[in-house]
Amino acid sequence: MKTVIVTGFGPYLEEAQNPSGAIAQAIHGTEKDGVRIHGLVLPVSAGAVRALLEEEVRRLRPDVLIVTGVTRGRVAVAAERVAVNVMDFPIPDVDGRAFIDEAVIDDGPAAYFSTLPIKAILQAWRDRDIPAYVSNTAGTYLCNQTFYLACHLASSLPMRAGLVHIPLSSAHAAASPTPIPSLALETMYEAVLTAALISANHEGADLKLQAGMTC
Ligand code: PCA
Repeated sequence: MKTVIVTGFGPYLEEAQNPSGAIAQAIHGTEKDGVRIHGLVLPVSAGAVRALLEEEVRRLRPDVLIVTGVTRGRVAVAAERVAVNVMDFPIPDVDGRAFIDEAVIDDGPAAYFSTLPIKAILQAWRDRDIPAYVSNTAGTYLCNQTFYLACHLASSLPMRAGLVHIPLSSAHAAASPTPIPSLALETMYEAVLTAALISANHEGADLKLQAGMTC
């Protein structure tokens, strides 16, 4: 049995309800295709995420660590390619802290690539009619920070790590007076579950699947 940790985030200034946290809660305890999934909801707190991630990884020794978060305005699910060693927060975190141009890890590499099989995940999403793409920027806020920390941990462990970004849920968007891109929570749950199963079970090199962008 393989072990996958899926994290989501709790609420923060921009999102009073965070679908990534709801999915992490709902997916906790799922067993499928020889994979056991542990869900964990992280606070949107720059000061808290590192210790929480390290503790969970030490406790469970997972094969895969997938961080998930919401991205208002995005139209599809995204497998993020790269985490950068920068915290340049557009809004404060839940502790009221807003870092400007600080490193996630002092003296860490400028960036880490996701070690999830992002193209195999993209193919599996396409096969399930889930609107999705490979994104080349995870921003410079908590999701990027946590993604970077996950990759940093994975760099010295037999563990894959990466970030899946999701849009707002359609229930949330339906309550908005102005139109916002969204997907059904069930679709995003399926996307995260698929990413977890593919990441745990894909063997060998990633697929060669065209998913680049001009900008
Ligand atoms: N999304 C934010 C942080 C928490 C979340 O769910 C981000 O994309 O950085």
